[in-house]
Amino acid sequence: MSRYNFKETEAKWQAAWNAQGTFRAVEDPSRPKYYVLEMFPYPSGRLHVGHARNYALGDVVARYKRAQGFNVLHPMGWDAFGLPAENAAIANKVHPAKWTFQNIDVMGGQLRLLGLSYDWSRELATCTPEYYVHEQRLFLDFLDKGLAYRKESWVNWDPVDQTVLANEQVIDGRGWRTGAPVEKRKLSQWFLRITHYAEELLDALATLDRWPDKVRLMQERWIGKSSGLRFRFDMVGRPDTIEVFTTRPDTLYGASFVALSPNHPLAAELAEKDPKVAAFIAECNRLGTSEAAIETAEKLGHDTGLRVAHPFDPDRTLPVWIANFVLMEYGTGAIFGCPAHDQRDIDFARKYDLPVIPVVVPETEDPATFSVENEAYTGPGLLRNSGFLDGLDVEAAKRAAIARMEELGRGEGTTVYRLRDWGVSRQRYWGCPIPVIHCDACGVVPVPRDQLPVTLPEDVSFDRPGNPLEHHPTWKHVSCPQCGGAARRETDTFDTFFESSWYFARFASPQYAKGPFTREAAQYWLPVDQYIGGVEHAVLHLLYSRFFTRAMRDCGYLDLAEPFAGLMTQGMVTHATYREAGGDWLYPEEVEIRDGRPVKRAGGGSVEVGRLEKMSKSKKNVVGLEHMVETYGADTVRLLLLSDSPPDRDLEWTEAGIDGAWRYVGRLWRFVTEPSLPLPPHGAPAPASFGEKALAARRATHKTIAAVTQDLDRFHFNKAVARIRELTNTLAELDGAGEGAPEDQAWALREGAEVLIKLVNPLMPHLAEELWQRIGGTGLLADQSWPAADPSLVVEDTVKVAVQVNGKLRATIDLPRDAAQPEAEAAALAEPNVQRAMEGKPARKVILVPNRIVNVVV
Ligand code: ANZ
Ligand code: ZN
Repeated sequence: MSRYNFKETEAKWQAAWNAQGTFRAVEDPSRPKYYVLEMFPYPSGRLHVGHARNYALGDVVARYKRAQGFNVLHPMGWDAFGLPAENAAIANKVHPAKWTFQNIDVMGGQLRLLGLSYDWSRELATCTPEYYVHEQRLFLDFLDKGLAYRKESWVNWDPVDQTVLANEQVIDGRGWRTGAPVEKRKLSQWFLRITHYAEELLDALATLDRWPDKVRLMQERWIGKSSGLRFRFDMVGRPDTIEVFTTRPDTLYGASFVALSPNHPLAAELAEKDPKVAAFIAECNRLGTSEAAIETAEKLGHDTGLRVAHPFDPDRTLPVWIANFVLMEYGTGAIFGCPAHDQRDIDFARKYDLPVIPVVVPETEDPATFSVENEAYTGPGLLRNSGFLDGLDVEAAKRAAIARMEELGRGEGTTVYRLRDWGVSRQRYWGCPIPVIHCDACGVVPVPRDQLPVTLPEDVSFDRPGNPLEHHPTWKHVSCPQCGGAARRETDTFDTFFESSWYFARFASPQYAKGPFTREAAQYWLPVDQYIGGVEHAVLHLLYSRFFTRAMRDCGYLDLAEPFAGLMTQGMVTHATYREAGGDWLYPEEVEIRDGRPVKRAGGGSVEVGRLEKMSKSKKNVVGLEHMVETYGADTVRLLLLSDSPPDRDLEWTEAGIDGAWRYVGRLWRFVTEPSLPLPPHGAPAPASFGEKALAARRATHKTIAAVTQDLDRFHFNKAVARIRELTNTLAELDGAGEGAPEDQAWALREGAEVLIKLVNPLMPHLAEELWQRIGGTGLLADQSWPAADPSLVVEDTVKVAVQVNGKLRATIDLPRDAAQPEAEAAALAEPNVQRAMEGKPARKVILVPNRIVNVVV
């Protein structure tokens, strides 16, 4: 019995595909294109099998579409700027560039081991000047178009590391690395005007019908469109006003206070004179001002003593509070509170003893007795206690209140978005330099285009906290491009989401030097037909890319709004976790089963088996990729990653799973290389007719083609695997029954074997390529077309037919498809139930509706 030598075979076919440039993509307008892309990785170290899943999924799509005749673009690259490289530089004294390129080498080698059908000639790394020069140009374009601008904004400042922290890097008010209490600082930062496209980004979600609904919903919420009223309260005893935004102008008569955000300019003004206000604001800032922090924090308020006049009822005034739950970044940073109809407001009112005035009463309640205690009423109803709004329903009252406010000239109906402009400045070294120069005389001056790229200096040191670009002795000192005087380079770099917002377009012409990509290549290849990646990118990366595509469109680079026509978000790969009795995590290979109990391989100590969890280094429940590929081969690893669970669900990696995949590889190998019937040569003409056994085999083969094709179209890869395995079993049985080896059976077997090889190809390309060669296929399997199912062999050969007696259902029978009247009639009348119902009487008439009903009339 021959053994499949995966080591030699996998290396052999990878070399052959390379040598022939099989997966090189070349524009060819005469052919339909298909662009499949997996989210490119951050080169952070070593991949484990869990990481490999999304590349395996993408490769199935790429190879399948290729076989279907598409001109496929399937590129790979590296999202290579980012903080981990700088942390490594600080911890291990290795330059971020060196660390990054070492990781790219390692991970690139790992991906190559898997035999993924990438066009490696398009490989790119975003940390190279050849890449980032284009984003510096794009940034200048955005600046010209008003899509990039500079403004002061609050940041989280880590006083020890002397760096700005993202909200996610602030944990309980402290820096995630240093543990130092985070300070708020105001810095001048660059922003991209994503809000310019808020409406378009929202509306176009409806066109993304090949995106998961959950991702569209998350983007919709993130954009967060609200319609309402913006209006101004007059202050009592002061000439200025407080502007608020509300989505419930109908509830204005129920207002009992106005609240300012702690970061509101009026709050800051009051704090200057009143230390109690200053202390309150400081407390709010300590608790965090992000939306997530506020949602969970207790509601806190401070009464400023100021009052405003009610706009519809000049006799009433309302107190002005500062409240921690009002965000400065939304609406106007100030609200009016109507406790009866808003839960946050009622919590606040009960805590600080403010009036609760119901103004919307459900139609089932008596307005005289209706009251609100601790739960706000937010449902429909009619307006009460509300002057000119009395008797209106909520929607009519909203319209009437807005109209009145507009008449009074104190406000206007408006739409606001939760979406904020994207702050792209980072005080970091390992990112793309922002190409501007600061001159005391001229202000902010863009670096002239012919002086791009602004490259990062290589000689930097990380032994001081703060931004190495800032401390570099010479790099930032330049002369002003406008006046020639002494000036400073911008030392901030771009947020690394900048790079990933357009890399998919760069892949269209990755070597092009004069611009980010050529128009022709972009027009041909874009949009990405199938994008594959983690759902954790549902908002930021996927929304930024949609924005960038529009911004590039409006700067004249392409005619496209949506970068990703189809999106698949893959589930995680999980593995059991193991813990030593003492409490330390153990790697799976440190554990073995002895007498049915898990124990530590070294020493035999007892081991606790924990929950299934996403593979991660921190819990040590990872399985190394090279180790698996060395032990079982890339194809076996790929097969397991595609089996058992649909792509969007979690997949459990188990030893039993890898063993099962490995056994199937062996079975398929033996079935094709050692058939018990001598197979006719490739291309042998079909026999004139097929006996029952051969026909059954052919039917199974063609039905599997049809079903697997449908499965792959729907990304039901796990179902496709199951069907392919089933066909292998069916054909292997025929194989065993080979007495006499009738030539029709041998021919059917040969056909089945060829089909299996082609169906398996996207999943296990090395094995498939080898088998193709062994059975005398010509050329590379990678260049063969997808098999077509013969429709006559796919239709069911029997159908279920209902039998009625005098219009009543009495039985169902299996009939050959398209059975004629005499056959159908005989079968129907032979049914015992039918005979019983006929009570011995003769059939007067038998009516046949072909393939559906036999109706017997007695
Ligand atoms: C008065 C009112 C009465 C409100 C009522 C609601 C119910 P969405 O739907 O999310 O857009 N709001 C406005 N600006 C705010 C800010 N910067 N921080 C916190 N809350 C703010 O929410 C709009 C509602 O959230 C607005 O309508 C306002 O409270 C509050 F019975 O105004 B409402
Ligand atoms: Zn100047």
